Amino acid sequence: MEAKAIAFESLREERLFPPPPAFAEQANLRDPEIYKKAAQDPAAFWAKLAEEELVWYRKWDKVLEWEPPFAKWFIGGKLNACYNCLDRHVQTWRRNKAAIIWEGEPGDTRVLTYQDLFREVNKLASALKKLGVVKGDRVAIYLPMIPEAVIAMLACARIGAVHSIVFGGFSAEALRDRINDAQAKILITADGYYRRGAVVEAKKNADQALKECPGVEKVIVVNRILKTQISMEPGRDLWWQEVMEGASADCPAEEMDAEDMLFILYTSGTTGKPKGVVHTTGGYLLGTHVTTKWVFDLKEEDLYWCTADIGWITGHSYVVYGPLSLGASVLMYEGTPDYPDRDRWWDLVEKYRVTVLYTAPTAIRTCMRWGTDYPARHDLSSLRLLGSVGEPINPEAWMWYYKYIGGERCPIADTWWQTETGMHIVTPLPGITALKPGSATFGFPGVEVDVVDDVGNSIKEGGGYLVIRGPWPSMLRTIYGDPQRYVDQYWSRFPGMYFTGDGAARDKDGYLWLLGRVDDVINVSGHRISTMEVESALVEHPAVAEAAAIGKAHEVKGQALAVFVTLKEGIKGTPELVQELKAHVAAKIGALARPDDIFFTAELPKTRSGKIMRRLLRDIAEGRALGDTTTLADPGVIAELKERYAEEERG
Ligand code: 7RM
Repeated sequence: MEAKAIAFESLREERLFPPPPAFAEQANLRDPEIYKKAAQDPAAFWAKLAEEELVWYRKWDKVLEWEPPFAKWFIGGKLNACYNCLDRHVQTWRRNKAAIIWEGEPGDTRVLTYQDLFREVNKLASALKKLGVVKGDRVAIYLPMIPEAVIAMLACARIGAVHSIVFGGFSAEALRDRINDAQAKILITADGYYRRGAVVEAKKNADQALKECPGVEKVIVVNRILKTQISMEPGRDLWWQEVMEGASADCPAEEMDAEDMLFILYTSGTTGKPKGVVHTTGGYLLGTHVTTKWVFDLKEEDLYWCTADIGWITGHSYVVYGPLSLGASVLMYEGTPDYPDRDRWWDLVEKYRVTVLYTAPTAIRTCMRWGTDYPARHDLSSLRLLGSVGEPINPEAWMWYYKYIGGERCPIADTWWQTETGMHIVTPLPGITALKPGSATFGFPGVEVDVVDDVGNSIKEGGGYLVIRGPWPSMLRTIYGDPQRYVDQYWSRFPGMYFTGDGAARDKDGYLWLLGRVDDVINVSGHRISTMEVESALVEHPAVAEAAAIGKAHEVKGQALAVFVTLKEGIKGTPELVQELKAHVAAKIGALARPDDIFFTAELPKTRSGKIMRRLLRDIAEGRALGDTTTLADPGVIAELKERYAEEERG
């Protein structure tokens, strides 16, 4: 087989942002030799950190057992994730430190100190035990961004129950399938929550789902909405307050095996039913703890805000387990960034003096589109570090974030990782790494990240497939109930390597550039072009807010490029602009990448976590019936797009 690489010609970034000296001097991690040291013996590197950073009831007998592709870390070691997030802090002065500073969308606020959180978690843990939950049982959580979501997670971890969180915005069917696949016997939900000023009635969805969830014995309902009429099924449904009333505030943490399951989190594959990604206790906690400490450089006095919902892996790892195991103060916000106005996030940063902010490129591009006036209304000078996750951040968005949010002071940690990896995998270390806008830089120490060609040979410079050679502590252990799918999906494409499904390129300085999902790579006349590269070129154009590139079947070229573009506010999509944008891409990347079609749209179809669904755009461009749309944030967007596209094609 001929080994083919993915092109990335336009990624010739010359700008370099070394760590600001003042930042580097005080950074948690300052040793540039860390990469070399970790690579010499990765297992020993992780073992040393496990000993220094986590509290164990019993030390492991063996660091790693690797029977590809099945790994076990810290064999024989005993610990509890909740103990590491709470008990160890309440034994110190931190008991009076804010663990969670929460703001609801309507503006209501709550602060839970570590002692408060500890008490509530103990009570819920006692209550769950009373309801018959034992170690190993699965508990489904379908909650909005309220402190009870964190309490529920940690209560499960405390008693050794496995939590399975379903994003609060998912439909009844999605919830039903996930509850049944995990065979959860308890569901924790809420009557509703606030979103863009309106009430979303979560319990109604839950009731709909529960009609077909015979295994669920009890439903615990948080009363979030003040005036609401919801139905409670006698014998099955219990109000959170009632459950908590009289529950013991002393529920000792269960001694868990390092390899005991901590949680299941479902992630949708391109085909078939959602995959229940399984994470275990010791390795996962270690990975999230160490990356939070080094990548976000979290310090005792920081106020850290990760805007992700608890329903995603980013919420699990970087709202809850990483920061709380470090004893940090975490800001949590219930609502949308544009309510009551488009400066709500910046208002929150100013009000609480947020120091570290972690968000997604889709949010940054949306803010870019709204314009700089909104952030300019606020004092954002408390910020000292910014993070990005979820999609490639194109250099244009990177520079905007750097300038208008970070005030040209804050390093940006562009973190590449997945539900499956549990923790950051490709990321800068902000006290050490000189940044290039748009590059996630290097593999995390102790993780062997590589870029390979079609047949698995390492590519020193150029584009190919992102893989991880060998195990890392927080890797998924299997797919719940389907180990064969785990083997096929991740470990079969390149023998002996974990295949991420993403394309990546390595430049002459060894920096890694993420090129998007390989299913999204476009093949024009035998040349492979990454969606990310075309999109990035377009977003550089002053008229463009966001772009999604796809390949559409073409008789001669195999595939032709079609691009869906949203424009900045106030700009009109004229035929002249179409020509201009085509010429712009051709100039930037080459004539091969000149799009055949450019189609303007007010919105792009996105998943609920903000990733562009190119698969649906391909369906539209090729005039097919739309594939699975259940994970779309707003199904209306795609319906309208399909109609308009067909109209335009007709003439
Ligand atoms: C954390 C998360 C995983 C997929 C992954 C990539 C894409 C995530 C970045 C990124 C480029 C990044 N988990 N992705 N982070 N692409 N640069 N910094 O998003 O399981 O929901 O998605 O997201 O394609 O494979 S996830």
